[in-house]
Amino acid sequence: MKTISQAVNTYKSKSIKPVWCPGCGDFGVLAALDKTFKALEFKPEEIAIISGIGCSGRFSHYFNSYSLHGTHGRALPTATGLKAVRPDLHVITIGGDGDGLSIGGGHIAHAARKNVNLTYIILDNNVYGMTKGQSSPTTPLEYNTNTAPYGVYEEALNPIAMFLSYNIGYIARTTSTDMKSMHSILTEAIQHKGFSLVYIMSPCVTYSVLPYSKLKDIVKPLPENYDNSDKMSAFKYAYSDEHMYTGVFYKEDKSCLEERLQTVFDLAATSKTTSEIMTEFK
Ligand SMILES: Cc1ncc(C[n+]2csc(CCOP(=O)(O)OP(=O)(O)O)c2C)c(N)n1
Ligand code: SF4
Repeated sequence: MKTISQAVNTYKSKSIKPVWCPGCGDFGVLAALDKTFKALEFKPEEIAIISGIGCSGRFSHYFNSYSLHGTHGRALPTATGLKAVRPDLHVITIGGDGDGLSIGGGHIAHAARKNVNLTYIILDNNVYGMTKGQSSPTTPLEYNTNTAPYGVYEEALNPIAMFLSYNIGYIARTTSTDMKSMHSILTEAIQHKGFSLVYIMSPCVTYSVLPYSKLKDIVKPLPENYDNSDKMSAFKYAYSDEHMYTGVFYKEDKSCLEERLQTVFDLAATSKTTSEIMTEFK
């Protein structure tokens, strides 16, 4: 097969530069993903980045790869369709907590049921950054935001517990300040067969809800002897009030969408057609 490119020094776009505020957590994630693509020796034309809306949604512009800046909350179904017809591509979906857990929240359960072979990176800054500091589904109760000047009156979601209950086969959480952990988790997640969810705490410095200083105090790695095949133990750490645990919460190998579809296609190819069945009924 003809290849377009060989070794690549960076996957970052040379012409489109990030417009994020200086200090935004998303810069760290961009660097980690670039490093991971390099380590995995992907060719740019083998990668497709599908993003949602928001500051985090700008990710798709910043890579020299196939990309699509989707509509609000719809990155995941778009990426699922792409992976179903182009299983040869490495499909990465990226979006924020607002995009992925509010308007797009319903899609995660169904991507999980399909076990589509792609990596979904959610960048949580606990706020809608692009639309000027609105509350998001992970803004803490009673916290004051631009849309909740008297305090947020809705409880924040527990995303890791949600993902565990959706039976996602790879679930990890890390922070945008921990390059080593982001690189190792992204490498493993991208190579995982099936749907992988990488949840990265990526602080917004302009509408700050969880500043770097506070994040540093609450984050704690999962214990060394933690067994990431034990789902009940994963729930226990996901529900911790004391710490925000980081690391690989859960891993499970199972058949993925490509394999399941192939089974259906093979069966359909050898089965009777609808008109043959109808003829039999006549
Ligand atoms: C259907 C629709 N509703 C609302 C908006 C406005 N909008 C654009 S970005 C955004 C918030 C995105 O927040 P988040 O996903 O947390 O990303 P961040 O900007 O924080 O990275 C909203 C509500 C939109 N673009 N489309
Ligand atoms: S508003 Fe917040 S999330 Fe958006 S670029 Fe600035 S720091 Fe990042």
